[in-house]
Amino acid sequence: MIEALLAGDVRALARAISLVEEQAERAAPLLAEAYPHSGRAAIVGLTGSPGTGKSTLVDRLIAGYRREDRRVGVVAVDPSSAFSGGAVLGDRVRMQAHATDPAVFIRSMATRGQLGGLARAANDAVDLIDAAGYDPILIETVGVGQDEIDIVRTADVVVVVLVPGMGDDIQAIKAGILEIADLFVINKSDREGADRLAADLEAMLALAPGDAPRPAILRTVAVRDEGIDGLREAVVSFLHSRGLARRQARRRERAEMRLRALVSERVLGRLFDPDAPGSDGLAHLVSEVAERRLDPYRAAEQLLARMEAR
Ligand SMILES: Nc1nc2c(ncn2[C@@H]2O[C@H](COP(=O)(O)OP(=O)(O)OP(=O)(O)O)[C@@H](O)[C@H]2O)c(=O)[nH]1
Ligand SMILES: [Mg+2]
Repeated sequence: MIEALLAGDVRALARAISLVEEQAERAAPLLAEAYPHSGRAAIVGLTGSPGTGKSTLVDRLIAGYRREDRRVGVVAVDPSSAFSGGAVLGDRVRMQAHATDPAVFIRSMATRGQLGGLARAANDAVDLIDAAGYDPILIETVGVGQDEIDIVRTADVVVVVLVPGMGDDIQAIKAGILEIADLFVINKSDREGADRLAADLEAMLALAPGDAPRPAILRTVAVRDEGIDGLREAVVSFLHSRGLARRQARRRERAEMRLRALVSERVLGRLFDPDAPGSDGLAHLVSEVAERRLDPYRAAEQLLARMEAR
């Protein structure tokens, strides 16, 4: 399967992603083979509130990249996304145009049923798609929930999608999402309020401390394919201007995040595995804490000491 995947076989790639999605244990041997072949693709993250037009933008970006004859991968982390079937008919029709294109690989991932493992599965999927030779890889996530933000945060370039009239107030935009933007896109600029939103954003960015270059603010009307080439160019120019050092810093951050997640997933898994030897001891500790005979700090210390002894 790995051989086929590395040769760009779409079905092998789809199967591999299903495996890493289903079980973390299945991911290990697959990633061991694929990882050395990954790291080549530019990773472009798009995030923003529900309904801001991320999928429509992605759809238009794909068309642009195809005109450049690039093979494009997409990971859409969002149950209501156009790519996961819960979308309006128009999106599904557009999506079908790319679905028959073997040079476009689109994968949606459900946010449900992946307790804590969503970021892991999404990162693994990106690596597999990367190893299969797609470049760029676009990641779409809704900008709500820490998992979703973490997934795009360490992309090589982070595009935050806003729309005019979102409560007519920049304060209404979820904290944490404005900070991660490398580029702002004001989509639905055919609507009233785009000027005001741009002005509010400018004002907010002007307050930022330090002399780091400010994120560009672009305007698009995704449904009319307006501003999409500009967005593609802005992505390229960001990747060039920020250079290798920045990209490496992002990738280090991404590596650390993944390591931390895997280690804590495993350590917790071991500590709380009901079938592991000594887990009755855990149940006992839980009762002790619940009944206030032991405080949680000392209980945690005891658990860790027990694990170390093992
Ligand atoms: N007026 C206008 N409508 C747009 C524009 N771009 C997208 N839309 C519409 O906005 C709606 C939501 O678009 P999507 O692309 O599904 O938005 P999304 O951000 O992917 O949505 P979720 O994945 O559900 O968060 C659709 O009905 C689009 O046709 C635009 O530039 N102008
Ligand atoms: Mg979407």
